[in-house]
Amino acid sequence: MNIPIAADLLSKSAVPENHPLYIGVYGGAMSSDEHVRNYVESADLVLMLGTFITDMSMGFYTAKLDRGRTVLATSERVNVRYHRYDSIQFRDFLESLSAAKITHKHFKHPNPHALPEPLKKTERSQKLTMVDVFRVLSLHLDERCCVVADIGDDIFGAVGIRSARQAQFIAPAYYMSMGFAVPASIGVAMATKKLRPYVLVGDGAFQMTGVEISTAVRIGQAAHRSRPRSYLRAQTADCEVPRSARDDRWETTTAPDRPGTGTKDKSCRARNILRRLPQSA
Ligand SMILES: Cc1ncc(C[n+]2csc(CCOP(=O)(O)OP(=O)(O)O)c2C)c(N)n1
Repeated sequence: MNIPIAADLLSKSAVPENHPLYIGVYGGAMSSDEHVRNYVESADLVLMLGTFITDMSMGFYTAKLDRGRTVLATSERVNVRYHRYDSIQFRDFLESLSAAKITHKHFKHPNPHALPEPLKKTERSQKLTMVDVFRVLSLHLDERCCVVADIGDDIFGAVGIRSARQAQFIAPAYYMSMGFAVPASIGVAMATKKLRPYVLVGDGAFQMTGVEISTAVRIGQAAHRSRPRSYLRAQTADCEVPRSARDDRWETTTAPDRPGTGTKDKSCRARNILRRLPQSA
Protein backbone atom coordinates (compact mmCIF):
# COMPACT_ATOMS: atom_id res chain seq x y z
CA MET A 1 0.00 0.00 0.00
CA ASN A 2 2.95 2.26 0.63
CA ILE A 3 1.13 4.34 3.21
CA PRO A 4 2.82 6.31 5.98
CA ILE A 5 3.00 4.59 9.34
CA ALA A 6 2.63 6.25 12.73
CA ALA A 7 2.92 4.44 16.05
CA ASP A 8 1.18 5.28 19.28
CA LEU A 9 2.96 5.24 22.62
CA LEU A 10 2.05 1.59 23.20
CA SER A 11 3.38 0.48 19.82
CA LYS A 12 6.45 2.70 19.67
CA SER A 13 9.27 0.78 17.99
CA ALA A 14 6.98 -2.09 16.89
CA VAL A 15 7.94 -0.77 13.44
CA PRO A 16 11.64 0.10 13.13
CA GLU A 17 11.77 3.84 13.56
CA ASN A 18 14.17 4.34 10.68
CA HIS A 19 11.71 2.70 8.26
CA PRO A 20 11.20 4.98 5.22
CA LEU A 21 7.42 4.99 5.74
CA TYR A 22 7.58 5.75 9.44
CA ILE A 23 6.55 9.27 10.43
CA GLY A 24 6.66 9.18 14.26
CA VAL A 25 4.44 8.73 17.29
CA TYR A 26 0.85 9.99 17.17
CA GLY A 27 -1.02 10.84 20.36
CA GLY A 28 -2.89 14.11 19.87
CA ALA A 29 -1.03 16.85 21.72
CA MET A 30 1.43 14.20 22.94
CA SER A 31 2.59 13.33 19.41
CA SER A 32 6.30 13.27 18.74
CA ASP A 33 5.95 16.43 16.64
CA GLU A 34 3.38 18.64 14.97
CA HIS A 35 3.98 17.13 11.51
CA VAL A 36 2.84 13.70 12.64
CA ARG A 37 -0.15 15.16 14.39
CA ASN A 38 -1.22 17.22 11.38
CA TYR A 39 -0.64 14.36 8.96
CA VAL A 40 -2.68 11.84 10.92
CA GLU A 41 -5.50 14.23 11.77
CA SER A 42 -5.87 15.45 8.18
CA ALA A 43 -5.60 12.00 6.54
CA ASP A 44 -8.46 10.91 4.30
CA LEU A 45 -8.42 7.58 6.11
CA VAL A 46 -6.69 6.43 9.27
CA LEU A 47 -6.28 2.67 9.45
CA MET A 48 -5.79 1.77 13.10
CA LEU A 49 -4.47 -1.73 13.64
CA GLY A 50 -4.69 -3.04 17.17
CA THR A 51 -5.01 0.47 18.58
CA PHE A 52 -6.42 0.86 22.07
CA ILE A 53 -8.49 4.00 22.30
CA THR A 54 -7.50 5.16 25.76
CA ASP A 55 -7.02 8.54 27.41
CA MET A 56 -3.27 8.05 27.33
CA SER A 57 -2.86 6.87 23.73
CA MET A 58 -5.19 9.63 22.55
CA GLY A 59 -3.16 12.32 24.31
CA PHE A 60 -5.58 12.83 27.18
CA TYR A 61 -8.54 13.88 25.03
CA THR A 62 -6.50 16.03 22.66
CA ALA A 63 -6.60 13.66 19.66
CA LYS A 64 -8.81 14.93 16.85
CA LEU A 65 -9.61 11.86 14.82
CA ASP A 66 -12.75 12.05 12.72
CA ARG A 67 -14.48 8.73 13.26
CA GLY A 68 -16.04 8.98 9.82
CA ARG A 69 -12.52 8.62 8.38
CA THR A 70 -11.24 5.75 10.49
CA VAL A 71 -11.09 1.98 10.32
CA LEU A 72 -10.28 0.44 13.69
CA ALA A 73 -9.37 -3.23 13.64
CA THR A 74 -8.54 -5.07 16.86
CA SER A 75 -8.68 -8.62 18.16
CA GLU A 76 -12.16 -7.77 19.51
CA ARG A 77 -13.87 -6.41 16.39
CA VAL A 78 -13.56 -4.23 13.34
CA ASN A 79 -15.10 -0.77 13.22
CA VAL A 80 -15.47 0.87 9.84
CA ARG A 81 -16.48 4.47 10.34
CA TYR A 82 -19.64 4.24 12.48
CA HIS A 83 -20.31 0.56 11.74
CA ARG A 84 -19.17 -2.26 13.93
CA TYR A 85 -18.44 -5.84 12.80
CA ASP A 86 -17.97 -8.17 15.75
CA SER A 87 -17.53 -11.36 13.73
CA ILE A 88 -14.52 -10.30 11.67
CA GLN A 89 -11.35 -11.85 12.99
CA PHE A 90 -8.31 -9.58 13.16
CA ARG A 91 -6.17 -12.10 11.32
CA ASP A 92 -8.72 -12.50 8.51
CA PHE A 93 -8.97 -8.74 8.21
CA LEU A 94 -5.20 -8.36 7.89
CA GLU A 95 -4.85 -11.20 5.40
CA SER A 96 -7.65 -9.86 3.22
CA LEU A 97 -6.24 -6.37 3.44
CA SER A 98 -2.79 -7.46 2.35
CA ALA A 99 -4.26 -9.53 -0.51
CA ALA A 100 -6.50 -6.69 -1.71
CA LYS A 101 -5.43 -4.90 -4.87
CA ILE A 102 -4.95 -1.41 -3.55
CA THR A 103 -3.16 1.15 -5.65
CA HIS A 104 0.15 2.11 -4.11
CA LYS A 105 0.03 5.52 -2.59
CA HIS A 106 2.58 8.16 -3.54
CA PHE A 107 3.19 10.50 -0.73
CA LYS A 108 5.71 13.07 0.30
CA HIS A 109 7.13 12.27 3.70
CA PRO A 110 5.84 15.07 5.94
CA ASN A 111 8.81 15.07 8.20
CA PRO A 112 11.94 13.19 7.08
CA HIS A 113 13.85 12.48 10.22
CA ALA A 114 16.96 14.60 10.59
CA LEU A 115 19.93 13.01 12.32
CA PRO A 116 20.44 14.37 15.83
CA GLU A 117 23.20 16.92 16.18
CA PRO A 118 25.47 17.66 19.13
CA LEU A 119 24.79 20.86 21.02
CA LYS A 120 26.35 23.87 19.33
CA LYS A 121 28.85 26.01 21.17
CA THR A 122 26.29 28.77 21.74
CA GLU A 123 23.74 26.26 23.05
CA ARG A 124 26.26 24.85 25.48
CA SER A 125 26.50 28.13 27.35
CA GLN A 126 22.75 28.28 27.91
CA LYS A 127 20.59 26.47 30.43
CA LEU A 128 20.33 22.76 29.86
CA THR A 129 16.76 21.77 29.00
CA MET A 130 15.01 18.42 28.85
CA VAL A 131 14.92 18.75 25.06
CA ASP A 132 18.71 19.02 25.11
CA VAL A 133 19.00 15.92 27.30
CA PHE A 134 16.98 13.84 24.85
CA ARG A 135 18.91 15.31 21.94
CA VAL A 136 22.23 14.31 23.46
CA LEU A 137 20.84 10.89 24.31
CA SER A 138 19.83 10.43 20.66
CA LEU A 139 23.49 10.82 19.65
CA HIS A 140 24.23 7.57 21.46
CA LEU A 141 21.44 5.44 20.07
CA ASP A 142 22.35 2.84 17.53
CA GLU A 143 21.46 -0.75 16.74
CA ARG A 144 23.02 -2.01 19.96
CA CYS A 145 20.90 0.05 22.34
CA CYS A 146 17.55 -0.46 23.97
CA VAL A 147 15.91 2.53 25.61
CA VAL A 148 13.92 1.61 28.71
CA ALA A 149 11.76 4.50 29.90
CA ASP A 150 10.03 4.90 33.23
CA ILE A 151 6.90 6.91 33.87
CA GLY A 152 6.80 10.67 34.10
CA ASP A 153 8.77 13.09 31.97
CA ASP A 154 10.87 10.17 30.74
CA ILE A 155 8.23 8.35 28.77
CA PHE A 156 6.64 11.49 27.37
CA GLY A 157 9.98 13.09 26.53
CA ALA A 158 11.11 9.90 24.83
CA VAL A 159 8.33 9.90 22.21
CA GLY A 160 10.56 11.94 19.93
CA ILE A 161 13.67 9.77 20.05
CA ARG A 162 14.12 7.24 17.29
CA SER A 163 15.29 3.71 17.90
CA ALA A 164 17.22 2.07 15.12
CA ARG A 165 15.59 -1.34 15.18
CA GLN A 166 12.33 -3.00 16.10
CA ALA A 167 11.58 -3.39 19.83
CA GLN A 168 14.32 -1.07 20.97
CA PHE A 169 12.04 1.06 23.07
CA ILE A 170 10.45 -0.47 26.14
CA ALA A 171 8.12 1.29 28.56
CA PRO A 172 5.08 0.45 30.72
CA ALA A 173 2.87 2.64 28.57
CA TYR A 174 -0.28 0.63 29.30
CA TYR A 175 -0.44 0.71 33.09
CA MET A 176 1.94 3.65 33.45
CA SER A 177 3.39 2.01 36.53
CA MET A 178 6.36 3.78 38.04
CA GLY A 179 9.43 1.80 39.02
CA PHE A 180 9.48 -0.27 35.84
CA ALA A 181 12.62 0.83 34.09
CA VAL A 182 15.54 -0.27 36.27
CA PRO A 183 14.32 -3.89 36.74
CA ALA A 184 13.20 -4.03 33.10
CA SER A 185 16.69 -3.11 31.97
CA ILE A 186 17.98 -6.15 33.86
CA GLY A 187 15.50 -8.22 31.87
CA VAL A 188 16.75 -6.70 28.62
CA ALA A 189 20.34 -7.49 29.52
CA MET A 190 19.36 -11.06 30.46
CA ALA A 191 17.42 -11.55 27.23
CA THR A 192 20.27 -10.57 24.98
CA LYS A 193 23.85 -9.58 25.38
CA LYS A 194 23.63 -7.71 22.10
CA LEU A 195 21.58 -4.85 23.50
CA ARG A 196 22.83 -2.26 25.92
CA PRO A 197 19.99 -0.87 28.02
CA TYR A 198 19.72 2.89 28.43
CA VAL A 199 17.46 3.63 31.37
CA LEU A 200 15.45 6.84 31.58
CA VAL A 201 14.22 7.21 35.13
CA GLY A 202 13.19 10.11 37.34
CA ASP A 203 14.21 10.39 40.95
CA GLY A 204 10.73 9.33 42.12
CA ALA A 205 10.60 6.13 40.09
CA PHE A 206 14.24 5.43 40.88
CA GLN A 207 13.47 5.47 44.58
CA MET A 208 10.92 2.71 44.05
CA THR A 209 13.10 0.09 42.39
CA GLY A 210 16.54 1.61 41.84
CA VAL A 211 17.97 -0.77 44.43
CA GLU A 212 17.50 -3.52 41.85
CA ILE A 213 20.82 -2.40 40.43
CA SER A 214 22.20 -4.65 43.17
CA THR A 215 20.52 -7.55 41.36
CA ALA A 216 22.42 -6.62 38.22
CA VAL A 217 25.62 -6.73 40.24
CA ARG A 218 24.67 -10.02 41.92
CA ILE A 219 23.97 -11.82 38.65
CA GLY A 220 27.08 -10.44 37.06
CA GLN A 221 25.56 -7.98 34.65
CA ALA A 222 27.45 -5.05 36.07
CA ALA A 223 30.69 -6.59 34.92
CA HIS A 224 29.35 -7.00 31.40
CA ARG A 225 29.36 -4.37 28.70
CA SER A 226 25.57 -4.56 28.54
CA ARG A 227 25.12 -3.60 32.17
CA PRO A 228 22.35 -1.14 32.88
CA ARG A 229 23.48 2.42 32.58
CA SER A 230 21.14 5.03 33.88
CA TYR A 231 20.46 8.42 32.52
CA LEU A 232 19.45 10.05 35.73
CA ARG A 233 17.74 12.99 34.19
CA ALA A 234 18.88 16.32 35.46
CA GLN A 235 15.84 18.43 36.30
CA THR A 236 17.39 21.00 34.13
CA ALA A 237 14.89 23.72 33.35
CA ASP A 238 16.02 25.75 36.31
CA CYS A 239 19.66 24.77 36.16
CA GLU A 240 22.04 27.62 35.57
CA VAL A 241 25.24 25.67 35.27
CA PRO A 242 27.14 26.60 32.12
CA ARG A 243 27.76 23.58 30.00
CA SER A 244 30.76 24.83 28.12
CA ALA A 245 33.14 22.50 29.94
CA ARG A 246 31.26 19.37 29.05
CA ASP A 247 31.61 16.85 26.30
CA ASP A 248 28.35 16.33 24.39
CA ARG A 249 28.76 12.62 24.26
CA TRP A 250 28.63 12.34 27.98
CA GLU A 251 27.82 9.32 29.99
CA THR A 252 25.80 9.67 33.13
CA THR A 253 25.82 7.96 36.43
CA THR A 254 23.23 6.82 38.88
CA ALA A 255 24.90 8.83 41.61
CA PRO A 256 22.40 9.98 44.23
CA ASP A 257 21.94 13.53 45.40
CA ARG A 258 24.61 14.68 47.77
CA PRO A 259 23.55 14.61 51.41
CA GLY A 260 21.72 17.73 52.42
CA THR A 261 20.71 18.86 48.94
CA GLY A 262 17.21 17.39 49.17
CA THR A 263 15.33 16.03 46.18
CA LYS A 264 13.24 19.15 45.87
CA ASP A 265 16.24 21.35 45.17
CA LYS A 266 16.25 20.61 41.50
CA SER A 267 18.90 23.07 40.35
CA CYS A 268 21.19 21.78 43.08
CA ARG A 269 20.56 18.23 42.00
CA ALA A 270 21.23 19.11 38.39
CA ARG A 271 24.51 20.67 39.42
CA ASN A 272 25.48 17.53 41.29
CA ILE A 273 24.77 15.38 38.29
CA LEU A 274 26.57 17.69 35.91
CA ARG A 275 29.63 17.70 38.17
CA ARG A 276 29.84 13.96 37.75
CA LEU A 277 29.80 14.07 33.97
CA PRO A 278 33.12 13.49 32.26
CA GLN A 279 34.67 16.77 31.23
CA SER A 280 35.51 17.38 27.61
CA ALA A 281 38.67 15.79 26.35
C1 LIG B 1 3.10 3.03 40.81
C2 LIG B 1 2.72 4.43 40.43
N1 LIG B 1 2.47 5.34 41.38
C3 LIG B 1 2.13 6.61 41.02
C4 LIG B 1 2.01 6.97 39.73
C5 LIG B 1 1.58 8.38 39.36
N2 LIG B 1 2.72 9.13 38.82
C6 LIG B 1 2.97 9.25 37.50
S1 LIG B 1 4.34 10.14 37.15
C7 LIG B 1 4.64 10.38 38.80
C8 LIG B 1 5.83 11.17 39.23
C9 LIG B 1 7.13 10.59 38.68
O1 LIG B 1 8.20 11.22 39.33
P1 LIG B 1 9.67 11.02 38.84
O2 LIG B 1 10.01 9.59 38.76
O3 LIG B 1 10.55 11.87 39.70
O4 LIG B 1 9.62 11.59 37.36
P2 LIG B 1 9.38 13.09 36.86
O5 LIG B 1 9.06 13.95 38.04
O6 LIG B 1 10.61 13.50 36.20
O7 LIG B 1 8.25 13.00 35.87
C10 LIG B 1 3.67 9.78 39.59
C11 LIG B 1 3.64 9.83 41.08
C12 LIG B 1 2.28 5.97 38.75
N3 LIG B 1 2.20 6.24 37.44
N4 LIG B 1 2.64 4.72 39.12
